[in-house]
Amino acid sequence: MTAAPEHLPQVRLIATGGTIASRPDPRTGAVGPAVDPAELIAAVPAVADYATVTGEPFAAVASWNMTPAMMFALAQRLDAVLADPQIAGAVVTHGTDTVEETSFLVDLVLRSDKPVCFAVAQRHAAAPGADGPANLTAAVRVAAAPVARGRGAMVVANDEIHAAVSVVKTHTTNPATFASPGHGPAGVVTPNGVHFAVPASPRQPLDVEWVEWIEERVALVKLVTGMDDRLLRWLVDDGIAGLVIEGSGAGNVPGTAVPGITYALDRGLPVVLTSRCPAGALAPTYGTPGGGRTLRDLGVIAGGELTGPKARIALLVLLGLTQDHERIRRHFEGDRYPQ
Ligand code: DAS
Repeated sequence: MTAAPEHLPQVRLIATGGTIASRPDPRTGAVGPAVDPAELIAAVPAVADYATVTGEPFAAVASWNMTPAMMFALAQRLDAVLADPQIAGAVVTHGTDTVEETSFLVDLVLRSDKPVCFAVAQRHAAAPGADGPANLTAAVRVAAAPVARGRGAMVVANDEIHAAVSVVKTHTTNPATFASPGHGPAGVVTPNGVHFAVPASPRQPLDVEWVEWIEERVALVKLVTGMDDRLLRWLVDDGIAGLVIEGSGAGNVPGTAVPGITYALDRGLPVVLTSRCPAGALAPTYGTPGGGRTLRDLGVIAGGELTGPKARIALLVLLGLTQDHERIRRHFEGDRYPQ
């Protein structure tokens, strides 16, 4: 390996698969991950103006096949890589479908304060207007930028920088798919530089403990009108360790499902409530069967502004640290997330 030019920051690219690393199979036309890290880097010669990039494979999967265990192993690998004083930051190439979960898990457990930028694409390498090269170039620029330090994990796409805690995929196919509802992007990448809207706020490591393992048996259930509690009871009987429910509005669920929630709480499971609304925090306002105030009085934990998938990620990480429901409640209902 040749020595890196001293004046340029060093960035490590860790490849996991996704459309950014995909191309169609010449025989079937089906698209799948096939591009290795060296090819990804070779496709963006412009990054050489900003950083010296080295690559390593982590996985080659479509992101719907990522698992929490893989996300956790990725976070541990990132901490090992970022411990090298020569490395300024990391880029993770990843599928768009679930990058909001992986980036959030990494953000929760990462000990390093160096930036981790997830680079994605909606259009594969052989598609007209492939967005991977531009997104990868922007992600490297952010990962190499001193101003990105202390901001944890981010998704960089379409010249926008989104914080892992708030980013969601909003469109199935449009390259302008990522948004942070209720907040907007944390920053932008322009031809002149990397700009953040506000200064970095101190990162909040998870109670200053290193998470050793994560609990994967956490279910997410969307509760819609007319639904009863059979699915919830079945999950509890099947041995889940925690439950996240997605209700409506400011955090309400059909009253017909409430006996299943009580069933879970009575058996010692933490139950975290989220909303199907794309923006806004929960507000436990209503009595009535299934109203938010009723749920709070039962012992349900409010998930703040987190979406259902993100609250599930937080709960499975927390259950690797503690069984103490009050501690779990403090995580979700404290000042970490807008309430
Ligand atoms: N939806 C594809 C992507 O945009 C595939 C995936 O998520 O892995 O990357």
